[in-house]
Amino acid sequence: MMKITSARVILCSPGRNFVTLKIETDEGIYGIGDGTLNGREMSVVSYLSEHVIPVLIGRDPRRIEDIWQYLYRGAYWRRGPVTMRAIAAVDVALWDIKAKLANMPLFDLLGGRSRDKVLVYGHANGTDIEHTSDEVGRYKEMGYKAVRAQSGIPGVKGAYGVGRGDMYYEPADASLPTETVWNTGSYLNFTPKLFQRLRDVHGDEIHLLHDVHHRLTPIEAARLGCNLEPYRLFWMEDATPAENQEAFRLIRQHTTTPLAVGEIFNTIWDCKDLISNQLIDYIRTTIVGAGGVTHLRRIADFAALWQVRTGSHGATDLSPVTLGTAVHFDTWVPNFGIQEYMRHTPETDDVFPHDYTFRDGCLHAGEKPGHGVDIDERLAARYPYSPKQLPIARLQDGSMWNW
Ligand code: EZ4
Ligand code: CO
Repeated sequence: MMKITSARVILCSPGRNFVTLKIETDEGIYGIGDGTLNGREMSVVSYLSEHVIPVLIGRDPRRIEDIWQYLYRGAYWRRGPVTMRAIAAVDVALWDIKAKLANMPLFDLLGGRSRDKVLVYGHANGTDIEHTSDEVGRYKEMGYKAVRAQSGIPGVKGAYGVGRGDMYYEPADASLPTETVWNTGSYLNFTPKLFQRLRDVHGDEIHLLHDVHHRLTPIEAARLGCNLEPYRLFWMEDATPAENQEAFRLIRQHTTTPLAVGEIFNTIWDCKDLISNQLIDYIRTTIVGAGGVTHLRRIADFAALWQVRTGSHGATDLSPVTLGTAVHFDTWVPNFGIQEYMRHTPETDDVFPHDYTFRDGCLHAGEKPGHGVDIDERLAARYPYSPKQLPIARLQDGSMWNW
């Protein structure tokens, strides 16, 4: 029997915070997993250190399914972002170990290539329509075939998704939450004009995406979907909060703009009704968010029954370990749609050496055994944890709203 001899959480902040799990075995092979929960990192650190690592020691790392079930059923308290990230960190480290044991890149172990490369979308963010249009142009020059566009909006203080003039937008920007002010009316008037301009300037071929980031009510989302139809979005994301999934039925009845949801979902139970009622087109649940490769594979297979495709979350708070694993997953998964790709900073890339590469608007999986991402612990130690939280949003009268 092979044994797990040690497991450690490595917390570091090379530009932003990451929670990384390293599992070592008696055969000298180790695996790396990601458990980062943006703005709430220490909850996963403590969940792993106090409750998970002690039960891993001595277990056979090849029994991925049993360990997954042990952590899921065994906790008694199921689901939730903290639990499912802790499980994901373990699961991804174990798949890394198993693929290294098999001497295969992870996509081969999952069933082999379904495609040569993984279509990604980048983030074009500008302060106004012209700036955003220029940014879309810059992404086209970098080779991107799909671009998400977010813009500053007159009358909205701190619109979602607008960077601060660099290539590395990161919303968790302060130790106490930044306060932004939301204005639905301004946003609904503005957004169709943005996409009209983007189609006029950039033509029909480029895929355009947009993230509403949970800001609208169902009927407002329906109206935006209708008004965006002439510009043929690849998708409209998180149009309204998805706790009440019936809300999407209303949106769906009104618009053919494709809908994407799920970056904050944790399990197949969050996805099930949206998928089986054909209320969405892309499921955004990701490896770190939903219990790792073992569980995301179940979600993807379930989604395939209704022709729902994957569109995994890939913001910078998903570490290179998650991105690398996602590229393997995406290379295999039959019903792949698109992968979000926000570049990490050079500091992050140095701390997490990896073998995935970007070219021609796509990410390409490496051929190294495992998921192809490591952590340089000596370098990581030079970037200590730095508490940061996500912003909050209020309406103009001061009421709390959805950030
Ligand atoms: O705001 O990951 O589609 N991407 C997103 C992200 C989220 C962040 C929150 O940590 O909505 O940018
Ligand atoms: Co989003």
